[in-house]
Amino acid sequence: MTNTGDFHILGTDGQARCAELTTAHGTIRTPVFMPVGTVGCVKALSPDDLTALKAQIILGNTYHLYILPGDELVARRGGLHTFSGWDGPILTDSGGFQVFSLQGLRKISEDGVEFRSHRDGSKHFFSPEKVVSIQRNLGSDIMMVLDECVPYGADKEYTAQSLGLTTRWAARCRAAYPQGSGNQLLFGIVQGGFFQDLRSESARQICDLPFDGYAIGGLSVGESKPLMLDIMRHTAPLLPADKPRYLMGVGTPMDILDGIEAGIDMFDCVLPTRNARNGTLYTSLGKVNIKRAEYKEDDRPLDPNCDCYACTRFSRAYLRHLYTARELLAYRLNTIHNLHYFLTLTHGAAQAILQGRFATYKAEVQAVHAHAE
Ligand code: PRF
Ligand code: ZN
Repeated sequence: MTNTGDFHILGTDGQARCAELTTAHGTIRTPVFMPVGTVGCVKALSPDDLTALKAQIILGNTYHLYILPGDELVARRGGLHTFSGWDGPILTDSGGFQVFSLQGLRKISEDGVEFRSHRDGSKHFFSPEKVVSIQRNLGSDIMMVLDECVPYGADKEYTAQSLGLTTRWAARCRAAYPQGSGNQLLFGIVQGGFFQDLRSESARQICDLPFDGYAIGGLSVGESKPLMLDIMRHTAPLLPADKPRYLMGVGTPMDILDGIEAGIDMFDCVLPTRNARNGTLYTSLGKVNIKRAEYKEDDRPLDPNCDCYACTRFSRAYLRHLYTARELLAYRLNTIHNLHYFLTLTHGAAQAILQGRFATYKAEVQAVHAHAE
């Protein structure tokens, strides 16, 4: 008998873990990559495409769904799963990060954050309680707390103040949805910018609260790769070993393997889907820019080692033609391929961990990506 929130470690290899997390819409095998479906739809794909790709869980955004079509409209349609036709697990981000990425008016106070819609400039307010209520209406399997993602370059004093606010908001989110009050999970988020001692303090405060999982936020916001890895490696072991760990909005294939090596279980990033739409494709032989003239009459598959729909059915020449002609099918095929790459990467990592050969697996991928990233 498994219950939502159960987290069962199947095997470890160094700090890397392979585990199963039970949610209301199914059990997820980690390490896992979560395709980004901002408004409840992974751009260019249908839910059936995601199923064919063996995507285990997708990510939606509280901010976007609140703005359009509105969480109450979604609730009246039976929640995001029924509304979107995707019956697998869904994680919703809290909106904190999206609001903080908005230009212009954005006022942070103890109570929450005031912001203007990117669509019509209308004024809105997110409190910790409000983002829980929105995510309750959406019916996601995993909800995220409201946090302040501190901008890169913020000084120590600002960052210290901000992490306290993030903790108080996290506690209010938990209080608005006490553990055991439903079958949705709630994850806390560690902040603390680029100061190791502040990261430790934030981890202490957030991990003191009873969440179903713990995320690392505030990374991949403009810092150098070595600094990102440094803070990630410092923070990951501070999170409870018996709960899922989620690195938010990261990253490249190598970032993901570095994260897995440090003990991270869950990842999301727009890279595979966004790059697909601008013709940058991840392959077992490195990155391919399908726009390039060299592929004009190239009859080979995009990636000879890939068994995705795009690679088994079409040539590089045809994919280049579709892209150049701005055909809509280009977006779908490129997205299918890139997601297949990221999903296969994390699935391969899970297998490698279970077989005690994660270091070798990582080295093999690194040999390809050393030039590409
Ligand atoms: N907080 C939240 N969502 C996020 C981030 C964060 O810090 C990041 C940072 N990379 C991505 N998405 N709530
Ligand atoms: Zn492919």
